[in-house]
Amino acid sequence: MPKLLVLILLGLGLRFFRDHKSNQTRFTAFREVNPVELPNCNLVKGIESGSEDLEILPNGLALISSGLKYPGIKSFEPDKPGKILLMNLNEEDPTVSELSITGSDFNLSSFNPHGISTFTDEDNTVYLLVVSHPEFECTVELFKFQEKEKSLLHLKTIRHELMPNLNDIVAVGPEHFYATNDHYFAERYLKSWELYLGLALSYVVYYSPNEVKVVAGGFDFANGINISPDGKYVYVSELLAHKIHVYEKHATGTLTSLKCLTLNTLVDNISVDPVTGDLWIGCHPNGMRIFFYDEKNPPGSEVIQIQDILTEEPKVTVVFAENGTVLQGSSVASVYKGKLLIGTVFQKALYCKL
Ligand SMILES: *[C@@H]1O[C@H](CO)[C@@H](O)[C@H](O)[C@H]1NC(C)=O
Ligand SMILES: *[C@@H]1O[C@H](CO)[C@@H](O)[C@H](O)[C@H]1NC(C)=O
Ligand SMILES: *[C@@H]1O[C@H](CO)[C@@H](O)[C@H](O)[C@H]1NC(C)=O
Ligand SMILES: CC(=O)N[C@H]1CO[C@H](CO)[C@@H](O)[C@@H]1O
Repeated sequence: MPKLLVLILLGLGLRFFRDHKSNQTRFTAFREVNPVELPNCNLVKGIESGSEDLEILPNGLALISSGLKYPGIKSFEPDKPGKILLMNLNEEDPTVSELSITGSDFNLSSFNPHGISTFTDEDNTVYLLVVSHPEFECTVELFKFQEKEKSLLHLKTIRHELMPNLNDIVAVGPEHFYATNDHYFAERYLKSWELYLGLALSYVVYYSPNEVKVVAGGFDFANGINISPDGKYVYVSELLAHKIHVYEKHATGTLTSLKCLTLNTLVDNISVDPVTGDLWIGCHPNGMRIFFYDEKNPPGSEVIQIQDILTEEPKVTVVFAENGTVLQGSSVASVYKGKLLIGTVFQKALYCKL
């Protein structure tokens, strides 16, 4: 313990010597939200403890991960396992239902779902890949989505030493994916000091049954990851550097950096419009409030759309921004037929007409 204490004090000391401004800038600590309203929004009934990540299938069914327990971040249901919710966006006033999970060796009570991604094969079988943190470890759980039964059949648990703290995932096959290691998912105090020191220890890994490798690194908290509709480009959000990185993807799984965009907000999950290729990003306008929750001064929400990201002049639009009175800690946003579904790390979900 004394050693840990020394390390903590060292961290504290270094923290105070660090440039004040850059630290505050990383967390956009004190930024107030300039509201950008959408005229027609409703909170989704049945979501009260998070909708951290979501994916909308081409047929309008949305799969939503709920109930994340992340070290240091608020949970309204700390004693309940997480779950995957289903919402049919074709309905006039859609509600959510919980997908049942079947499979003999899957421990439901320690399910702690984080980033999710789907992959649909030629037979139209939909696989759901879920980053989970059972007992604060890290696994990727592979499920088959059974639409009629409203259930998920557990097929496999994937673990790897290069995947110790996964955050988000994007599937390029049932057992092939890219994922971000944010580095901070661990109940170790030291790591929170590493977080404030900005040691940029976070990286992106490519997983396939034959080969697992680091394909990009040096991030100040790699968070969301996604892929362009044509499968040629991979997008990674770097939360504390406020950057969206664009990579060219190669057949071997490696990535080449093409460009990056800097925004004035903490960029979380990225969703890609399958029709237009636009990026929709759930953002944290005042990041400190996410890490130190205070119900009187809650974190706000912000959704950014990036059009034409591959061109010389991408168009960046704040589509929605709110100070947390309605929606706290938006982590993801995705579009379907003129509607926008916004998820949050630990609170509600909002469904808006665009
Ligand atoms: C650095 O950031 C952390 C988290 O935002 C904050 O608690 C701390 O006071 C900041 N330190 C300095 C020296 O600004
Ligand atoms: C399942 O998870 C619970 C909660 O984390 C744990 O207490 C229990 O031991 C686990 N059961 C098995 C069979 O691993
Ligand atoms: C948040 O915004 C609402 C609506 O714009 C406003 O009524 C409220 O006072 C704001 N709250 C804070 C803490 O700024
Ligand atoms: C899929 C994904 O990026 N999930 C992230 C969404 O945002 C939350 C909040 O920060 C992250 O913790 C998730 O990892």
